[in-house]
Amino acid sequence: MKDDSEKIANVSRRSLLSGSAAVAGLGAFGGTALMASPRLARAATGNAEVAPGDLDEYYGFWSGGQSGEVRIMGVPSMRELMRIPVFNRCSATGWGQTDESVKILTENMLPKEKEFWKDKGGFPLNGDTHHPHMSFTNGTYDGRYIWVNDKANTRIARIRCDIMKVDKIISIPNAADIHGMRPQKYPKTKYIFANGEHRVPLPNDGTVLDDPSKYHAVFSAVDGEKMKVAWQLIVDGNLDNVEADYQGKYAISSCYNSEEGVTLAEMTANEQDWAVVFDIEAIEAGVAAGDFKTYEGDVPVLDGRKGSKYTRYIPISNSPHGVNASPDGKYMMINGKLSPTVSVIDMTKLPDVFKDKIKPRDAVVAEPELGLGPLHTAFDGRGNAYTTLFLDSQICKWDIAKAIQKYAGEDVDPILEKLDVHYQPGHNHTSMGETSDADGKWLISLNKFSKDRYINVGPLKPENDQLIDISGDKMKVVHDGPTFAEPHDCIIVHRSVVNPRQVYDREDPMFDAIKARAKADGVEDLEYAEQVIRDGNKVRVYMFSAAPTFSLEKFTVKQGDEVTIIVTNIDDVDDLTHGLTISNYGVAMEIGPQQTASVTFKADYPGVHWFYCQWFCHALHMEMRGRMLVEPK
Ligand code: CUK
Ligand code: CUA
Repeated sequence: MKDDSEKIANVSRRSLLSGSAAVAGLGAFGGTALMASPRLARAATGNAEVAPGDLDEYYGFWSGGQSGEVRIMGVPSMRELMRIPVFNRCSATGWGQTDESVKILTENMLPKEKEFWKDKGGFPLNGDTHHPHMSFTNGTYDGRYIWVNDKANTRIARIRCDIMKVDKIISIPNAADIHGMRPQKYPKTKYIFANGEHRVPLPNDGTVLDDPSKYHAVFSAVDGEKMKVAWQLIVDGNLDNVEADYQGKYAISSCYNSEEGVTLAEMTANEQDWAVVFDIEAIEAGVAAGDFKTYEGDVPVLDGRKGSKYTRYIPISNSPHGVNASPDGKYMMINGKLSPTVSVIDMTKLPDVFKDKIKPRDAVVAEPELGLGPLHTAFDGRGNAYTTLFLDSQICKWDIAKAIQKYAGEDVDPILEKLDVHYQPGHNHTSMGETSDADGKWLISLNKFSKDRYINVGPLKPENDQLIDISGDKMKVVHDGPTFAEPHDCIIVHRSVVNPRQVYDREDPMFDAIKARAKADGVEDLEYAEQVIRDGNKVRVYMFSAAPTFSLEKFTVKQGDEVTIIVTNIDDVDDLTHGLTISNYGVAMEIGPQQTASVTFKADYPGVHWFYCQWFCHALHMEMRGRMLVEPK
């Protein structure tokens, strides 16, 4: 690692020289090039440049907001490395169309959803991902899974980090619109905490409509291993963001709507909202003791409203938003949003709050005034916090210890520096910053507006993700990275934690269902398959692919047949992905090296239909094709 950083440093010194020369040369061509020159020079001065062929030190996992996906970035290069389709339909990989992905997308839908979607394609094709977070062991990432929420359709998905594909999606009953979502950090991620942001009737079946006094917000704990909701709590107010502590005892959610209003004026009426603290052990005891009701899905729903032994409500000024635990485990930051402050909760005081020895508000040990619109806070592991100021378009770096001293009456200024970012930052995130291994090297500012930072691409502009070097005393913006709609949040994970496979494992349980199907069809070995099995009006076509051929040059089906094509890619070289596209049938899927993938469709068009491999795999890739002959009725 050390070698890498030295290499990176050397490379940037070199490119600084060549970069300046190039800029000087370009200058002769006029104003545009001249305007670009400061940016070129700035990009080359940090140690952010990763030269062609060099590898990044960190993986970044970015949510894709309303695109419904998760993206893998290289940090510090800010190169987009991969997209993981999650809740979206992906034309390249067939996610949302292959039999395997459709099973994942539908198997844990609620009965009412199945009913609603049954004549609309079976499941939603959109999602709104905000918060991707990795599994933890002992306060730091363990590289197993990433979970991400879908605010649009009240779901949570899990990505397997060994293959970087989703393996489970669940719908959350009772709650509406999962927003904040965090895994437990200690001792090992058991629960994924998930905030149902919007208040709805319980049950939301139409018996209560325009009577907001009967609406509820619901907090959920999902068993991250089983991907099942373990328990839920009704709370007062609503639920925005959530964070888990470093002790495995508490979760804390922010509430911006203590008023329980439904109009903007109602929601922002109170000077004070709150953060609600959940006592995990007490809740588990309550579940064991049967202190709950059930509604949808037989999930125990406990009452966590004011006065409950399971929760405490800490008053926080005006519509707080982000909730962030400091890497030493001592503090929880509640970001003020409409209040210019961040409220610092001392986690060691929470037991006394629950014992009613002190008032909830007495757990607040600092409340520095940072600037306008504080949304989220990140950490460097050296005692400093970095808070995004949405309205000021700045990152405010501040000293946590000094903020506590100031709150205690000492005459100190906790604010160390304010850095302009471009523009309107939402989340920010530091390298390993939400773990006990926060290393203080990089900070990402996820800016909601890019405005003039790029050439104009029309009315819809990209977001602007800025990379900031925080290793020194001063923060330094070293890179602008445009992104498509709309990364809300990201994590930056040291590459030593993440070890994906190069090719699929033939023994992977994801192939179990298809292997069983094949066996029942008398196809003993998927890797040598070239059979067409007719089963009434269902036809299963088994083939394998090896660059640059499919094992079947043609197959024949009848108009109206339900056809399933099962392809095994027997190439076992890294990066040798094949695909199967059937022309004019809207069918396309990815088949990675050593993967089996399948797709089912109705053969409604008679005639000759070519199928072909759509991933450029070989010099004879264009020839990698065959014919589906569909006999008319
Ligand atoms: S939220 Cu978007 S900027 Cu959904 Cu984490 Cu704060
Ligand atoms: Cu196989 Cu292109």
